Amino acid sequence: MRVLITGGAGFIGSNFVHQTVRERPDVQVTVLDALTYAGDETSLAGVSEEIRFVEGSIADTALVDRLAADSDVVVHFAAESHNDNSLNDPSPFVQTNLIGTFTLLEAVRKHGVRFHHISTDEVYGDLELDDPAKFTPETPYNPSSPYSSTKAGSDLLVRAWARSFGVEATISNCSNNYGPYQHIEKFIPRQITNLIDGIRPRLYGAGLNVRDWIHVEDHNSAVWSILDGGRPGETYLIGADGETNNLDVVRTLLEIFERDADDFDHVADRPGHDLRYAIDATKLRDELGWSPRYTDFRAGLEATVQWYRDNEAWWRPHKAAVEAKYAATGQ
Ligand code: NAD
Ligand code: TDX
Repeated sequence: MRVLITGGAGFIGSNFVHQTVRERPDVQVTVLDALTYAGDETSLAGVSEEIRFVEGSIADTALVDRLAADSDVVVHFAAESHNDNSLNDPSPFVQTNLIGTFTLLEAVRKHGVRFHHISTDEVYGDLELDDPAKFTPETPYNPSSPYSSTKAGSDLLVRAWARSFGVEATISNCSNNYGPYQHIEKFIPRQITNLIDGIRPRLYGAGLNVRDWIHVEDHNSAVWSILDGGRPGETYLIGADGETNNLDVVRTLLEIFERDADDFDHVADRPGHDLRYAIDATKLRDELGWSPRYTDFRAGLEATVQWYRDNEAWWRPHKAAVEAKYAATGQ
C-alpha cells in the first residue's frame, strides 16, 4: 500500500510515520511537508532510509496532483495548528487548512485515491465545566478561533467531496495530544522546557480550562483503525477520557520536577479561550474495537518529560524565539 502522509514532519505526523514504519512493513511511505516553522525533518531521522520525503506545500496543485497519482491512500495531517498564532495572523491558516485541503481533495478526486482527514475536537466549540455532555459525531459545529474555524471549514469540504463526488473519505476529530516531538509553543512541552530551564510554568487566566488529553501514539493507532475498518463518508471522534484542567497538568509537572506546588505564574488569558473539550469515542471503540494504551496520564507525562530531557538538541534552538513571542503578548 502506497501512503502519502501530509505534515509528516510535524508533531503527530512524524509520530505516525514512526509508528507506520515500525508496525506496517507492507506500507510504502511518502511524506509531503512544507517544513514551516513547525516542521522538522530531524523528527524523521530514525526512519529516513525507509521513507520518501518531499518538501513542498499541499497548496501546490501540480505537486499534489503528481504525488496523489502515485498513492493509494492520503493521510492528511498538514495544517497550521496553533490557536495563539491564528489570533496573531490568520492568513496562513486559511491558505493551508482551507486551500491546501481543497487542493488535496481535487487531486484524490481525480485519481480515485482514498483520503483520511485529520481534524480536531475544536470544531465543536467548547462545553461548560459542569456540563455532563461530551462531543459526539452529531454535535453541531461551532468553532471559536481562526484555527478551529479553518479546520471546521476543511472538514466540511471533505464531507462535500465525499457526498457530491463520491471521494472515499473519512474524518477523525481528536482531542489534545501530548508526547514526543511536540512543538514547544504548545502547552505541555512549553511548561516542560520551562521547568528544565528553571523558569516558572505559565498558566493562561485562572487555569481552569479543561482539555481531554490523549497520547499521540493512541491517536495514531486510532487513525490506523479507521484506515483499516472505517466506513467511507463517516466521521470518528478520537479521545481517551483524559479530561484534566490546565492547573492540574501544571501541578503534576511541578511534582515530577520536585518543585513547589505553587511555583507557577498566571499570565494574560487567550482571547476567546475555549473552556472545555471532551470526547465521546463510543463509535470508534464499538465499531472498530479501538482502545487506548496510554491510560495513565501521569506515567505518560513522566515519559514525555524524559523525552524532552533526552532530546534537548531537538528543541533548544527554538526556545528563546518561542518565549520572546509569548513575552510580546504578556504570556
Ligand atoms: P504541527 O504544527 O506540529 O505540524 C504541522 C505540520 O504540517 C508541520 O510539519 C508543517 O511543516 C506542515 N505544514 C504546514 N503547512 C503546510 C503546507 N502548506 N504544506 C505542507 N505541509 C505543511 O501540527 P500537529 O500538532 O502535528 O497537528 C497535525 C494535525 O492534527 C493537524 O491537522 C491538527 O489540526 C490536528 N490535530 C492536532 C491536535 C493536537 O493536539 N496537536 C489535536 C487534534 C487534531
Ligand atoms: O503557555 C500556555 N499556557 C496555557 O495555560 C499555553 C501555550 C497554553 N495554555 C493553555 C491554553 C489551553 O487551554 O493550555 C491549553 C492547551 O493549549 P495549547 O497547547 O495551545 O492547545 P489548544 O489550544 O487546546 O489546541 C490543541 O489541541 C487541539 C492543539 O494545538 C490543536 O492543534 C488541536 O486541534
